[in-house]
Amino acid sequence: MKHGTTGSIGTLNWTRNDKGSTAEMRLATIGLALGTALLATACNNHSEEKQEADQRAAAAGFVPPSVTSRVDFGGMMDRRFRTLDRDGNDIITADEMPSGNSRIRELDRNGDGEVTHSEFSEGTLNWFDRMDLNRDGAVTSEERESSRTERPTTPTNPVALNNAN
Ligand SMILES: [Ca+2]
Ligand SMILES: [Ca+2]
Ligand SMILES: [Ca+2]
Repeated sequence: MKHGTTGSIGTLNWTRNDKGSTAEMRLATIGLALGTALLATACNNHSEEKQEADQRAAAAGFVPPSVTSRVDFGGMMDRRFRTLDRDGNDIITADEMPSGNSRIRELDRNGDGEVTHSEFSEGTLNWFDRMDLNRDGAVTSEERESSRTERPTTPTNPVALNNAN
């Protein structure tokens, strides 16, 4: 220990200085990183949590909840009818029928191979009412999902019956 003290001290000093500056730099870096991390955590905590929740939900096949009102649905179906009725005569004739879409064909109540506007709107609102399990005039994504798997025992609800009469 006593031999070469100067050299040792020199080395120690040099090492200490080096360590000191390295440590300072490291501290500064850590401080900066901590600060950035804290800032990021403060800012992104919620969105990160949401993203994680979304990813877990997506993995479970969950669709974000949505609500469609009967009026909105009617409007959507009306636009669909207008798109299909290319010549605008208020009838979806056989040649205007979308190929491979058997659900539109289901709406042809009198079986003449054509779907009139009233057949279309009444039929599609029937679909809506069948999906609207709690009959509050709105179909949530949950109701839509469960209507795919289970059919209610009564296909029509009082609202649809009133409209038909
Ligand atoms: Ca037409
Ligand atoms: Ca018809
Ligand atoms: Ca409902």
